[in-house]
Amino acid sequence: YVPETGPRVRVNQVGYLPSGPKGATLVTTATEALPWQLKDSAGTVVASGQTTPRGTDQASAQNVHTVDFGSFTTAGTGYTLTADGETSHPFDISSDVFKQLRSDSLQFFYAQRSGIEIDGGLIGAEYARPAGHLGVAPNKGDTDVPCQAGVCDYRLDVRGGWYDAGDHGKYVVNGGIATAQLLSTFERTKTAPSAGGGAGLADGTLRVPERGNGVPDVLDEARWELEFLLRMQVPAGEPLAGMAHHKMHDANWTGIPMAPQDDPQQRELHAPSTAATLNLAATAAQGARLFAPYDAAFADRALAAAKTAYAAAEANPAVYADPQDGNGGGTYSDGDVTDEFYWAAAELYLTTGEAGYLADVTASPHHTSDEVFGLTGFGWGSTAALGRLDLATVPSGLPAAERDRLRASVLAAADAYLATQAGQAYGLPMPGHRGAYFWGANSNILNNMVVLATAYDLSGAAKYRDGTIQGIDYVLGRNALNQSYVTGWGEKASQNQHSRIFANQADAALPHPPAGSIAGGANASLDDPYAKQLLDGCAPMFCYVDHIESYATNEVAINWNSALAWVASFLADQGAA
Ligand code: 9MR
Repeated sequence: YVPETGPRVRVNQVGYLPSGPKGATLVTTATEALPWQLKDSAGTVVASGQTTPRGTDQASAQNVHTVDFGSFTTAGTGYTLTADGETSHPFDISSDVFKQLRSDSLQFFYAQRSGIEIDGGLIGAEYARPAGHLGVAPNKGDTDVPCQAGVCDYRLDVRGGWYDAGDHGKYVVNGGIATAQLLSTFERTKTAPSAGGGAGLADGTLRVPERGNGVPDVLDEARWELEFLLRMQVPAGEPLAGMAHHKMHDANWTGIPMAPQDDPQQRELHAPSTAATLNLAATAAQGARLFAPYDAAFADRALAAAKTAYAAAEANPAVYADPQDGNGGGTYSDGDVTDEFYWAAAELYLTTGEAGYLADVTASPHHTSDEVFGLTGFGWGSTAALGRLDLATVPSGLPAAERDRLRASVLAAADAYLATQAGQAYGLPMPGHRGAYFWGANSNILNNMVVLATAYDLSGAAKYRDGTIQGIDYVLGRNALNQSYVTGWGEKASQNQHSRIFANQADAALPHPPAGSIAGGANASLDDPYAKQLLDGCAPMFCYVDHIESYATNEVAINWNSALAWVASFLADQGAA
């Protein structure tokens, strides 16, 4: 199988900021430097230079050169880059280039909402649908959901939240990081000098039904999930009271397509887990401090739930989700929850200032470990970075020396990501070995950019801003496949992601995923049968196919879009700066 990869000059197919770095990658057999030309939309050469030969790129196994045209800063549309007889896809140079990526990437969450009618007037008529999973036939749930046999003898109303991904499951573990990243997208605007005070995220800037209610829309969106997470808490008086159920989903997998309102499967609560409980504690604590100015009663309710959850996790510190419990939904199992403890303690400390939580923060191995920022990035199963980043950025009573040490750790991690990036001819902050290309790794790449961007927010050092801006090139088409992984963004963009809702490839009457939906990305482990039969033997960066059946390379997921949203919001701010 040889994929069609288009012109051998690989660029960010969307565009570049006038004030940012501009890089491209040329695939060629040449080993000596070659001339390149940048042309405007009229075909006039506006800049030129020589490529830099880079030898064999580890992740793609291609012989490549890089092109640096960063000194060209004139805004315009329809530029192309020519080298070695090949001309790139067209791209823009514009300070507005990432503005709508912020709102598109956040709109994905509204499209994934459960338990509410989706308003086509807000996000496009093709996305309109009735509310799903409110107990209206043929749905069974989510307003009165029993436990799996033997797990509990009560029922819970766990309506709402977001569907996790291409399935209709709702998982507290993965809901946690996604909610935290939306909350942090907003919280960053309170401390980051380049965030313009949050004007880009003000009430009325997103296409959500709550727009105009006086609350920034990104907080409205995060609350939709937070309310669901709160409902997943075990009620007082029951065994394991205060813990959170790990997940709820269909008893059996459904096929594709399947509209939420048509799902006939029984919905079931699965056993509580310590990891889920700490996800609830962390996000409810963070939500409490951010909602306090807008809705004090909700903030109080969230904080009380967070405290109860944390205490329950301390009393039940090693209740792990069953790694075999994967029928009808994913497992999100995690055998190490020390990082979730650190994250939850950090959020509770930042919200309350209480000494007990600070003691737990400082006693955690994650408070000093460099591994919090591993080279392949953080994610749903490794959440210590979420705590560390917030301790470094959110104002608190931490002693200055301690806060400075944490800030220095963010900068040191960012320096390591810059060093990785410098070694990648496609410019991404991810190592090139096979092990760095795993299920959902596009989000880990983006999460490394979150660390780079936070280093810029903390230090003002341009190298971190440049690293973040350059990193998005990979996501938007500067890669071995010449493929943008974000629907609607770029000449050749993913559009057939694995989704039961946006299943156009399975049924032409259905829409593609909405613009701003990111695919999981290249996965050298080929963890689904479709990818396995098609791509066996692929070099890591080629292990991707834009086909609806390839859930291990091409699904949508809330934790992947939350990483994109955080980064897109940062990038939109850099255009305004
Ligand atoms: O994102 C998850 C990835 O890290 C795991 O390797 C994979 C297999 O356990 O599961 C992914 O999460 C999926 C979840 O289990 C079910 N909904 C879809 C998620 C994205 O593929």
